[in-house]
Amino acid sequence: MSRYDNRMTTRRVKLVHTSDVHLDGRFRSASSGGFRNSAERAFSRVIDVALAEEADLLLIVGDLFDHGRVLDDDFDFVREQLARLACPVVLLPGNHDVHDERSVWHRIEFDAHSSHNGGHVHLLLETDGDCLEFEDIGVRIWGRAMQEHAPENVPLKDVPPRHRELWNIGLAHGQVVEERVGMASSQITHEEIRDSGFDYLALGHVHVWRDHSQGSTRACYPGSPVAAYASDGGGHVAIATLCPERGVEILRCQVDEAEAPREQKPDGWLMM
Ligand SMILES: [Mn+2]
Repeated sequence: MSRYDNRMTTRRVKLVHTSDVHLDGRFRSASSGGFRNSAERAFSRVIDVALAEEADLLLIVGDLFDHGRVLDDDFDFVREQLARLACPVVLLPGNHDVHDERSVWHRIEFDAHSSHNGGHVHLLLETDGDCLEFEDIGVRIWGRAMQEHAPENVPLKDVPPRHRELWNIGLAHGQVVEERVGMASSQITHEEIRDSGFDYLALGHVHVWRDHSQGSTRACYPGSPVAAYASDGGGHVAIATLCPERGVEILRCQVDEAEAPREQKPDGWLMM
C-alpha cells in the first residue's frame, strides 16, 4: 500500500520550481534580447514555462536576488514578471538574500499581488518555519527563512508532521550532505530529507541540476535557470507533477542556453 492510498485529496498538481536567479539589474550584458541581463531574461523564461505548462504553483527557492543592495528597478522587474501569473507563487529567502534586519524582503512590496492583500505572491519569512495551505489546489507548503548562512542554520529543522489530506511540499535553501560535517553552513542531510515527510522537497543553492530523492521524498535542485551561472551547458527549471496514482514525477526543462564567450560577472559570481 503506497502512502498515496489514504489520500482524500485526489487532485493532480503541477508545479514549476526554480532557484538561484541572482538578479542584479546593475549587471548588464549586451546580448539579452531586450532584458538588462541574462538573469532577467532567464527569469522571464521561467514565467513563460509556468504559463505554458499551466502550472498550479511556482516555487522560488532562494537567491532570487544576488544581494541585499539591489535597486528598486529590480523589484519592479520581479513584480511585472510575477504579475503575468495567476497561480500562487511562493518565495523563500536564500543566503544571498537572507532575511535579516537589512533584508531585501523588508524593502520589496508586492502591493496588490501580495498575499497580505489577497494576492497570489506569498513570502515564507518566518525564521522558525512557516506553513501555507492552499486547499483549492490541495497542497501544504512549509519553509524556514534563512536569517544567517551559518552552521547553526538548519533548513529542515522542526518540519511539521505530514498533513493527511494535502500534498506536503517543502522548500529548503542549503547544501545537501550525506551527513552533517564540520562547520559548513545550512546543511541538509540525507536523513533529514528521508524523515521530512515531504512528497516533494524543492531545493535551492546548488547551481546545477541534482536529484536528492531519499525514501519516499522526491527532492531536487533545479540549478540556476541562468545558463551563465549554472555552468553545465544551460539553465533549467524543474517541473514536478504530483499525481495520486503515480506519485511524484520530475522533469528537467531547459530555459536558457549557454552563450560564448561566457559572461563575466564582476565578483563572487561562482559563489552559491
Ligand atoms: Mn545560495
